[in-house]
Amino acid sequence: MLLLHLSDVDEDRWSARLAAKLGGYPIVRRGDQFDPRDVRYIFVWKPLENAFDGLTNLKAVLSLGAGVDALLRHPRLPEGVPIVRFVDEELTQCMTDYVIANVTMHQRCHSRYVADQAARHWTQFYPAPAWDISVGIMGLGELGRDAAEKLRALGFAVRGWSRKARDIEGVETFAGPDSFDAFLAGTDILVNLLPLTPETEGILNRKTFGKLRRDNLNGGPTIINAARGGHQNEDDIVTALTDGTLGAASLDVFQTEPLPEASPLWTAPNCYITPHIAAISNPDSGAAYFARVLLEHEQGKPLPNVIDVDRGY
Ligand code: NDP
Ligand code: OXD
Repeated sequence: MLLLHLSDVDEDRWSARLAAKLGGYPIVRRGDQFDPRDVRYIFVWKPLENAFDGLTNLKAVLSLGAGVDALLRHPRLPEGVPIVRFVDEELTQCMTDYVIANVTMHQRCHSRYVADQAARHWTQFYPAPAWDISVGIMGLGELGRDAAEKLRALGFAVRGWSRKARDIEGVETFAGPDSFDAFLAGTDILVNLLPLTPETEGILNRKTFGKLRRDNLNGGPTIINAARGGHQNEDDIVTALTDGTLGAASLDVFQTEPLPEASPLWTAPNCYITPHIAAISNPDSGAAYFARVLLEHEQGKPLPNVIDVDRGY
């Protein structure tokens, strides 16, 4: 039996799509009558504290999110049960769309022309070509690698940073904390696609911003965060945008979501805010993915995309 436990998303929609893909495999929802001992899989997003209570025969936890940081902080997450996260072509494409849109916006000096337009100034400043701008991507996993390859194809100078050494054609790669400063020193636009773990929490801070290349991108070094709000020190971002340490920031995620009305980020100079929509899990492709995972596992196949709980992603 599959139990759905989805908060803050359209559970009806997911339920209908999953039922269609699962054939006759039984699905239940929180309000239904069922014996928790019959539940073999639970499909979760923002699970409540009692989500896993009584589920003594769980074979896997299926995570609607690609990021599992919040799930791993669940106080009663069952030990030893594998967690399968969402990995999906459409999710990856949408994230790359977001990254490309924001990188090209900053490379083409969008903030500058918006300000000129508001002041009715006609100043023919020519933006540098893509190959003169270095985009540094933190995280070279499912999302970071795709963004790196596609930015490279657009002509940008691309570098990437990961935990283990990664090899991506045409991309200069750096690995581990010892190479972080060298990675930053050649980066004009810093893109964050890391998972949120104890090692990466707060990585977008004043110290990091101060190590970015300063003299290349018109307006100053820029950050793009589409991973998690916990990666960023929001006070540091506001200060850095105000004092010129950063030229611009594109932020899709926040320490508190929805971003509180009182947050100074709303009005910080050259701060571009989107409401955590860079890449959302699509119920059509998602239902197909999770139904396949479940049915194949029932036939004895191994689970794909299982996260490493100790590593945190
Ligand atoms: P992956 O697990 O596939 O990739 C993670 C990458 O980060 C890997 O390259 C990994 O290194 C690297 N990494 C992890 N820890 C460190 C560290 N301490 N130092 C350096 N590199 C590190 O994740 P995805 O690409 O699928 O997703 C990334 C994140 O994007 C998710 O965790 C989620 O938070 C966020 N996300 C945001 C969405 C949005 O709409 N805003 C939508 C979907 C996801 P290595 O290669 O060595 O393992
Ligand atoms: C995710 C997200 O992790 O939407 O999938 O942020």
